[in-house]
Amino acid sequence: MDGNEVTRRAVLRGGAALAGLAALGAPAGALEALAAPAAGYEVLPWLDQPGPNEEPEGVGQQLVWEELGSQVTPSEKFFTVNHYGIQTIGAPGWRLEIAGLVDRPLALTLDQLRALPRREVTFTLECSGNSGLPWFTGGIGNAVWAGTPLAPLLRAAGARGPEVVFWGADTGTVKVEGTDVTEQFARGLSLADALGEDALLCYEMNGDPLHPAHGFPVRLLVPGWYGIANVKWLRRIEVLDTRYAGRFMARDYVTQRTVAQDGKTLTRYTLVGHARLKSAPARVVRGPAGYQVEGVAWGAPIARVEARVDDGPWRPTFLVAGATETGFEWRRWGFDWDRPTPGEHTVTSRAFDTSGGMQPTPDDPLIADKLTYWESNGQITRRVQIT
Ligand SMILES: Nc1nc2c(c(=O)[nH]1)N[C@H]1C(S)=C(S)[C@@H](COP(=O)(O)O)O[C@H]1N2
Ligand SMILES: [Mo]
Repeated sequence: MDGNEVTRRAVLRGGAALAGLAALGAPAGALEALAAPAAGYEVLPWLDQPGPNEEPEGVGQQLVWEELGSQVTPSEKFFTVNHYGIQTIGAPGWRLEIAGLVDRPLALTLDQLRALPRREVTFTLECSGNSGLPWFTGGIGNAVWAGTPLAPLLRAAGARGPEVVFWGADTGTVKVEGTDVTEQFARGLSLADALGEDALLCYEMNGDPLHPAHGFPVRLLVPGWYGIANVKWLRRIEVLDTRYAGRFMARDYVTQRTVAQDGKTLTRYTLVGHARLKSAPARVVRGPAGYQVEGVAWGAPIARVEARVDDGPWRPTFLVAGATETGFEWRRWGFDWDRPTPGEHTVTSRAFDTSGGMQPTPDDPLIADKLTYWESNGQITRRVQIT
């Protein structure tokens, strides 16, 4: 399946959505724009654009929000984050080891993994740094991932420790308290999380073998977690008797917040883990029937999304059908912007999840008291010029 096929499929799903929404009385113009922007439609670029990429070695192919046109992000346009460079690994000599506190250590080839039961999940992967820096606003994409479930392999190996560490093939040297240390990329999951039914040893993205940039031959895929948990270029899975505290568990990807306690201002540190409820306006489209605003919402099962123009009232949006029921992939939403007055306007969105949670406002302490840029899931406002 190539990128075009993915897009065609998404358009077809969008087509199915059209019929359903038309029956609900949703305006047809908006739906056409979401399914397949075509002749007669024009996308208005946002006035606020991200600054130049300050880490071109580490972050590539960020999502251009104005180009969001399909449910699934084509692989060649999917963002990448590589802390220690892209690894090129040949399949023939590669083995995935499952070792450490296990009764039966395993070493599996790619062919052996591919011969095991296959499962697909469509999951929106977001870097937890996304929206946290002026140049980092497109660290997100939605793909159909396939692989074999992790849990049966951990059971087959007889894992008997509380911590499962996923080691990548990449290493890097960084300064820690003034000393250079060389460390291998790794993330830990509790055994309970690693045994969750959704985690995959993933070897396929949008129907193709993983591209080297996305972790060939195999990456960990944990739907519902921020990008950092999804270890690429997997080499070794090691069961430990204690929490792993490497760079990406204890020094980086650690969120720092101030809290008021007993009359003091204290600092708290928490580890970036599960994804968080979030939405963003994607683009404004001018069509024959008027203007529409389109966006996406993700990070939790989405119940509804509201949007507002300038300081106006929050208004409902329609959700586009065609996302899987798992809650792991973004939902597209939109609304008709009937008669915008010429001039500059802002568009803001807020998502609600199926448990009643709302995407935090920028002044929610969860966002406002945060000192680090990770987990910036506050409501996003974009600016647009109507002529
Ligand atoms: N081995 C390894 N895995 C990794 C990383 C890395 O640098 N090395 N980056 C992580 C981060 S921070 C993110 S956001 C995702 C990005 O996945 P992608 O590059 O496939 O989009 O991969 C994660 N897995
Ligand atoms: Mo990330």
